[in-house]
Amino acid sequence: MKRRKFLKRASLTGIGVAVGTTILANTPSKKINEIKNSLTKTKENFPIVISTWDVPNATKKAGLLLEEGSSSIDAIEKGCMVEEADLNNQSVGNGGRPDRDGHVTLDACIMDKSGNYGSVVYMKNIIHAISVARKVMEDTPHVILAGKGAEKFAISKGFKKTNLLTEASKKAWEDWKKESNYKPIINIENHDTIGMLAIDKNGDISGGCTTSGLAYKMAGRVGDSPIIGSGLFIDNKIGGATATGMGEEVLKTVGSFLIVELMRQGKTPQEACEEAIHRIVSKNDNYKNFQVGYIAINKKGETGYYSIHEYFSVSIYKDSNCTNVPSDFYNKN
Ligand code: SD4
Repeated sequence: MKRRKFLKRASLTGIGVAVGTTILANTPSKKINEIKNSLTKTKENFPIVISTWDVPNATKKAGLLLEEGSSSIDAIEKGCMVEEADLNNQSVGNGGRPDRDGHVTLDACIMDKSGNYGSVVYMKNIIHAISVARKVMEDTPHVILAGKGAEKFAISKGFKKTNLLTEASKKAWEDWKKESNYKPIINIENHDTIGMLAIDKNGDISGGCTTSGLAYKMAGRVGDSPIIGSGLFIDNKIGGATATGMGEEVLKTVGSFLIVELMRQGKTPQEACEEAIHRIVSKNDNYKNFQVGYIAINKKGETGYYSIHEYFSVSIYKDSNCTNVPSDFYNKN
């Protein structure tokens, strides 16, 4: 490997300072400082977890696992599982709001540092869609399993069949049926779908996204969350991004892939998230009626987040602290 290339890789992958010192012997001092800074930064900054919305339990779970040395993919799975199991969260996993026929159907995906990806779409009766997605990634020759096939696969892997429609979600659906007016409510029905990005101590990035999708959607509807490049995208050389909100709009602009590509071109995570939101609003006179929020992280651990409307927020685990931070947004009128 050519020396310059190796240097670049060393600074990117966080190879230890001891190794770095040998490499640095013949390097101009300005460059040395840059490399040293990036190495030290790596040590200080990692691990980091960022999640959509105010999900301290899930984010902390992932952060603590990373502190203990877990890989980013393990932390993502275990972190997302916390929200899936939470009955109070009516947009993810168990207790999620159903489609208009009363069926809770789950979408989830996961992507690792090597660009491997797995997802389940329109899956019923299994709580931990994120774990099934991981099994699809690791144990099948495919990347997406849908509906009955996904459920059957999950059961073959030992997942338990569970009725995901709780009394609370059933009652809300029955009330909704009285008028049957499909109108996703900004920041309310979307709240808590979890998209999560994590960098582990080695500097490796993984991500996951899990949801029951928009409440009272048409039967068979699949959103952005389980679709590679839309609800989630990771490129371990560059960074990762994930989305929440009106999935149809994220899908039409392949939002998460767009953000990672913008970062590849040199944009910060914040600039990339803002550009992806601008793409949506510039094509949609209707943007006042729906919410989309993006979060992103780059290889240095810099984060970004932006949404169309107010009240989107992110949970960040960094330096052993978990905080909920309000996001800046486009629609200030
Ligand atoms: C969807 N994007 O199914 C998901 C819903 C969501 O926060 O993220 N809600 O369209």
